[in-house]
Amino acid sequence: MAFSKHPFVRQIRRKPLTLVGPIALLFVIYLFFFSGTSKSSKPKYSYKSKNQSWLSRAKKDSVVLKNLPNKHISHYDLNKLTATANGLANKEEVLLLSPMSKFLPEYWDNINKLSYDHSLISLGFIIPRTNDGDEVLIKLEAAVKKTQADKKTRFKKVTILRQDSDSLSSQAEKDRHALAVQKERRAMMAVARNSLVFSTISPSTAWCLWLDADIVETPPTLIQDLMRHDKPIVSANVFQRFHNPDTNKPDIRPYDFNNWVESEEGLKIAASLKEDEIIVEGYAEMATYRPLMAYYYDAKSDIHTEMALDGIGGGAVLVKADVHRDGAMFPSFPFYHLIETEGFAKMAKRLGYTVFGLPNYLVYHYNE
Ligand SMILES: Nc1nc2c(ncn2[C@@H]2O[C@H](COP(=O)(O)OP(=O)(O)O)[C@@H](O)[C@H]2O)c(=O)[nH]1
Ligand SMILES: [Mg+2]
Repeated sequence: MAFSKHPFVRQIRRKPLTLVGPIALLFVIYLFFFSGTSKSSKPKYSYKSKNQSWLSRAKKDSVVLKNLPNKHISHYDLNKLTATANGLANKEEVLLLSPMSKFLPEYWDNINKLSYDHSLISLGFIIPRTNDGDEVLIKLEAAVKKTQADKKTRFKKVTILRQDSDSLSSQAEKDRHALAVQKERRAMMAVARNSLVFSTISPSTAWCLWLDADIVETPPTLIQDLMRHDKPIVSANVFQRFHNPDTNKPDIRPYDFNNWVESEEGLKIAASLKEDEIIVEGYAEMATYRPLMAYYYDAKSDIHTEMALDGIGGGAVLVKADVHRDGAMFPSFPFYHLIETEGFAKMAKRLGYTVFGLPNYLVYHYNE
């Protein structure tokens, strides 16, 4: 059959107006879906949508988002961010945090030897704004440059903060350990720790490792070893190497007395204190009779023995990042008569987290 003889074509020839209806309908449909995009000139930045089919065009991005550059918004699903016993296999990111008033090459060598994947570790430092701090900054920057230049040791990211808050002018051990200066000193340390964690934590941080800058020796597996316990907060036992004059041999002794279990006596003292007074552990002037983790070290027992704690120090502590995200910080003010790291443990417990220590897992503090 010839084309011109098709009944539809013949119908159009006889009554051309029959076409107007369907064409008008198509035009109205076109206007309804496409008018917005076809009329306006192309925006400078467009928010790319994956599906460009005509049906999906009807579901436009909200007007607020329309003119943003690509990747302007980063989405992180915190539900998918895990902190597990097997963090390394699960590629969990660690933020290693050190307040630093002195740069010790031994500390630096030790963190370079950590066997956790360095590309999953970010480093954060906070340095006092004193003359000593200037010196620290020079040494730290030189060390960072060297480490980051080498693929084998390079960390994911390094952030160095200069403190905007005060710190003690004298950092000699006898001065900083005098009971009279504890409230002021620990309050300043608390502010520095808070600045450090709240400025460096990222949406992909799974764990925070608090490691003081004078911890000069840890097992290279420190991070994996602490993670293995899968606790919200877990603290290592901080000891110190020294030359024992009695035996004339190298020896070790407890150093950090801030890892403790609350006692009846400690609670009684707290109840007798004025609102803004604090208890600092490890001073004979304030005998709390709290069991101190430092004295629970047993060389013959399993290094992974756990003990529940109420107070902790900051020497070497692994914290699930969610504990900080939920709001646990280092109070610079008396919180249940506790401040800084001891107050942090209390605050975490008030938020419903458990706090543990490993009495047989030793790390070593510098001996001045
Ligand atoms: N940013 C900052 N870090 C400090 C300050 N004082 C001490 N630090 C660091 O904080 C950590 C704990 O302080 P430290 O004096 O060693 O406490 P101690 O070991 O209990 O005597 C160490 O890493 C110090 O280098 C300070 O004023 N500002
Ligand atoms: Mg120290």
